Amino acid sequence: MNDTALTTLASAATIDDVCAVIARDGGVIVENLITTATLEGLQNDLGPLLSRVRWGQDGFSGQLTRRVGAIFAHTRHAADVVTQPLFYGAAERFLQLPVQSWLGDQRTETTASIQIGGTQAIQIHPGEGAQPLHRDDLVFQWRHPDYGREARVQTIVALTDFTAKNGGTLVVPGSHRWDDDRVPHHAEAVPTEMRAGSALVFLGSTYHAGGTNRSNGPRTGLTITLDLGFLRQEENQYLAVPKDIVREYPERIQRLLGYNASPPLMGWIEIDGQMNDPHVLLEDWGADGPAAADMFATR
Ligand SMILES: O=C(O)CCC(=O)C(=O)O
Ligand SMILES: [Fe+2]
Repeated sequence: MNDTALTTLASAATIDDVCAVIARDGGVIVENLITTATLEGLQNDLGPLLSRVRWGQDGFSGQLTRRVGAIFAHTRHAADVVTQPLFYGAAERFLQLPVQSWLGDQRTETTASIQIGGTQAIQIHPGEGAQPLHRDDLVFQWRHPDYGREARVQTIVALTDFTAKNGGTLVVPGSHRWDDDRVPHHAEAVPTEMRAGSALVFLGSTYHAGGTNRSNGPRTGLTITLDLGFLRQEENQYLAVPKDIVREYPERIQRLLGYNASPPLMGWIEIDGQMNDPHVLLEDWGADGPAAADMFATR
């Protein structure tokens, strides 16, 4: 095991502080990212579901690990996680890089939106071994360093304390800068040690893994990813979260769940001959239909 610990920042840290550590190490621990009320809400809503699902069935998911997805269908408290400024702010900083392109002789600039990709509560039980080290942006077949940007900023919120002994997420500091040929080794990884309510915030390109649980109790984490809005959502949010539940969330969350277009109107929906922002499907509009969408507006 690598004996350098991950950096832990207090919740009073700034987005600049968080991004500086992530840029250097690939991830950072933020103490008390969520409030006690949110933590208890998540534990109460997700705990019973985790105890009912089947164990994982393979070496990656684990065989003494339980996983529950569709988190936004199961708990409204998930909204408090994605909107935490130190998490969302880091996602804006790493993902929303403007791209220049020609539209005839006009130079245009588009900035991708951000969307929720995968959501999962992960409960690692005693006796479970470590996962292989991996990059979660593999789902997008992301290439390093070829693409020159990040696809994903993600969090794992501790719903129980995370320790070196109970399988606190293993992270390889600095591995977000590695090319695709370099092999990750467990000896290079450090465990995420943090109290319930604190969170690891890290990049999709950072090598990490669920750790071995050598303790006598389960370790529960909640992972939510914020991804580039023009990529496919890893977990199919349109099918995972019933539309009636989506309607109950504020517009910001509806858009993060995918009822949004990434400029220039990636993900459009046609209404009366007009390509439109899919959020209009959740809105009331009059006989004339929704107003035409601005293709390049930053969302
Ligand atoms: O639960 C963890 O600590 C990490 C799990 C993980 O990285 C994964 O399943 O992709
Ligand atoms: Fe992972």
